[in-house]
Amino acid sequence: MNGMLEVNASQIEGPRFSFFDAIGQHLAVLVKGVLPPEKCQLWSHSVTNAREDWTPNFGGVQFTFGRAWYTHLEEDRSDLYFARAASSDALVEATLPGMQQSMRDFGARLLRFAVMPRASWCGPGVHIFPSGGLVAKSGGEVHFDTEGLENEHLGERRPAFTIVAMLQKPASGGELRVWDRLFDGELFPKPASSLAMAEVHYQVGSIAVIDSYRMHQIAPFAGEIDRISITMHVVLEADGWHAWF
Ligand SMILES: O=C(O)CCC(=O)C(=O)O
Ligand SMILES: [Fe+2]
Repeated sequence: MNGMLEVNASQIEGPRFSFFDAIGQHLAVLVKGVLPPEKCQLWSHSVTNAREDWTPNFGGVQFTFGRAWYTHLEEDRSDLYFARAASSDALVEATLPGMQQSMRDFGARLLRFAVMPRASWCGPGVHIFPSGGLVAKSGGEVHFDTEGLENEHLGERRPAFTIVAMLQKPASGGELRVWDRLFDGELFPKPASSLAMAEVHYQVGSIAVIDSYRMHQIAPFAGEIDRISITMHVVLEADGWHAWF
């Protein structure tokens, strides 16, 4: 298994690029220059200005804009996630017009198959990790993105990817660490130093893609700037990829 593969946005539709070959051979794929920097700046300002509409998670150590399934699951608020899915998407669309569709469009270009909203789930949303906060100091939890997968998906090991767009980078740090380790049923994995690890060094407007079954973590970061990124999860169904946050 190789480390991270970096490609330019223009390459992913070319005949010589196969995302599935790339992700099968690398811990992560970073697609550079997907979102124009001006759009990232506009969207991060819009998110920052919508602070009263952020959803606080885990006692306010981190926030989302638009609701995230894993936070609701872990905080025992699963019903609220589904009850508010439509209003969450309406809020995201009003503040970041076209963002959710542009993430699905990117996914469809990369995966070469339809990407559609996962019915009754929240669409792509935003993570805000505050400067000086717990994730900045200690890094994020080491985890797999299997929480949104049903038993049927897990049983069949259905292909699933996590697609992250960087809107605002912290002053330093905040890379995405990915390990040469796939989900085997363990919910709270520990990174062993013997495992190969790669760090995804995002640029603003680049999009990282990892296997959702791959162990990963946000690295600690420093400085006064909040880390703001978009996350979309996708899983393969018969009619295409279904997307959620
Ligand atoms: O923001 C990132 O780099 C990754 C976030 C993450 O692990 C997730 O959304 O599941
Ligand atoms: Fe994750």
